[in-house]
Amino acid sequence: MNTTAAKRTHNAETENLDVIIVGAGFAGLYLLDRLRGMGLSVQVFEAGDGPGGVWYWNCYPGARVDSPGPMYQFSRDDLWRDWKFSELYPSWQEIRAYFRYLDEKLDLSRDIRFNTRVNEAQFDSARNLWTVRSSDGSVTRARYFVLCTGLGSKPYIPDLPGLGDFAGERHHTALWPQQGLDLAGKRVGVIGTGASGVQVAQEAAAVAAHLTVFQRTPNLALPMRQRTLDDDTIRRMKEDYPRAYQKRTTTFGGFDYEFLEKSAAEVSDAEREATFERVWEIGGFAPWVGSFNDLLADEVSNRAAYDFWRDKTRARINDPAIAEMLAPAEPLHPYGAKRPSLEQNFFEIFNQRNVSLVDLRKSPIERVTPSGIKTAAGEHDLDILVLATGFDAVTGGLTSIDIRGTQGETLREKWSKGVHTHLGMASAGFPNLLFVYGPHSPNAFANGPTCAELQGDWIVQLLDHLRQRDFTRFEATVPAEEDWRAQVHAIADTTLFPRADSWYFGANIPGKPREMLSFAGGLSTYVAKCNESAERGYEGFAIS
Ligand code: N01
Repeated sequence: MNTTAAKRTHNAETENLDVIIVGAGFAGLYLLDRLRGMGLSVQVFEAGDGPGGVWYWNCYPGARVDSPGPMYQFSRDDLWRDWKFSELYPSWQEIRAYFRYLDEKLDLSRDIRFNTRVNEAQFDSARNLWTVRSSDGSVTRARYFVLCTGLGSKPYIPDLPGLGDFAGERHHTALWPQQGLDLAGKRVGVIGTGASGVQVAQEAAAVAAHLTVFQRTPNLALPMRQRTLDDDTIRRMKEDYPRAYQKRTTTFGGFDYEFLEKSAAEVSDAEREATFERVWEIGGFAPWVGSFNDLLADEVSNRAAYDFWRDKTRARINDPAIAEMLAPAEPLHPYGAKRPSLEQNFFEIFNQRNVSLVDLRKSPIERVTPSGIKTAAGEHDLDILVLATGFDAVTGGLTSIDIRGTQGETLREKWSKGVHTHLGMASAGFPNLLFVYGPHSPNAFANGPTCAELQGDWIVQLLDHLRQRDFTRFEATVPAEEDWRAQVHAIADTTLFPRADSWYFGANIPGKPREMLSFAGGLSTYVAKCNESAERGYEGFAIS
């Protein structure tokens, strides 16, 4: 790229661009729009048939976002003014409609190649260009390669004995048939009780002949407090949007609220209980990241929050044995150290006659059979098996592409013993490569659209800085990424997160190194650190 944008040049096989982006979710679309606005030639590659990223793939029954709709969109006023979600927590159908709206309004699709998966990318050190090969046989070159693959783009399917023998319908939640699948009157089994498992179970319970939920770890799910939004409510909410969008750039989680400015340890028992009650009534993630500021760091405070959650939850479950499985007297891990889901009636479904719960810690799966699942305690006949078993989260989207840098090794090989990044956006040995919502950024703890905008703005600034000065190459330095990795781990060590086996630590994938994958210091602190690097001439990067 020179002071003028690279020409979009074609020959039989190749195209030369300024920027190749992978993924047409929030991050990829934000950058497409901004970088095009700078006059750069940009092409997005997207494996799905439409925009939306995870919202293209996650179309299982009940899929909806755990962030409130007003916060789950871009903050640009010309975009939010003409858009409304009809529910506080929008369904996948409405989120897809939002992406179609963005596409139309910003004319995005003309630079997106759908149904095209990027398989390989190689850096050419002599010319400072990336060569990218895709599933459609195309070869594309660009100065910069930006991965916006999201944190949950590589589904994880456990290696259960006999899985291939199952004779009924079997689907991972993130590979759900686009044409839908009717669960009515069927015997449905759901393995997994993360965000996806909770949502699909709620839907299945309402229509299935029988639903069997196979749980390994209880989900300390929080009340969603879903509600429909009429026009008057939306109008009133929109009056507050400018403040809320400003506020969300300054908070821990990229929402328009923050942890309280006090610890659970410093208040009286009565005040603690009243506060727990108040944030419980607000619902959503408020009892997690809008409550006392020591809940995720102090064992005693955390236990108090767990006990409150447990008692509220058990009161909703009729059978004491089921209540003990779903909300045990003694927690299996600290409260909030695994991501809590938002639920609507998840705990009540277990009071229904057509729903049963299997505790896989007591009765592990022995094998999948043609007719269902055999556990140590018996057989469960199924017509449909739902694998709500999660993702090779945070790194999987990046390491599943063969990305080869200057040392001849792939990113997958480089990170096989541990992730190394600078500012969670770049890695040494991979010049001119950036990733958004990737490892060592606040990904798991930040609202997606907020993070996409803030990291996106930083990237736009960096590329503009390079263009202004006729630079053609940047690369994270090894000492900078050692330092960043140490910071990410040190922050995690001040919290209770390491005490749970979660995807935050890669602990859900057999053989994956167990290490903190997210910056847990909060989005606003993270952005300040990124800006500090920029103000010092992009400290931690070698630029030439
Ligand atoms: O995946 P998960 P998810 N045998 O990894 C179980 C985002 N998201 O798709 O906890 C038996 O959380 C596993 O058990 P355990 C969101 O960030 C958002 O639900 O490891 N069980 C767990 O219960 C979310 O956090 C939304 O013991 C096995 C489940 O499968 C992230 O994506 C919606 C197993 C996996 O839960 C991931 O959520 C959906 C095995 N071999 C996703 N292997 C919304 O915003 C795994 N499990 C609404």
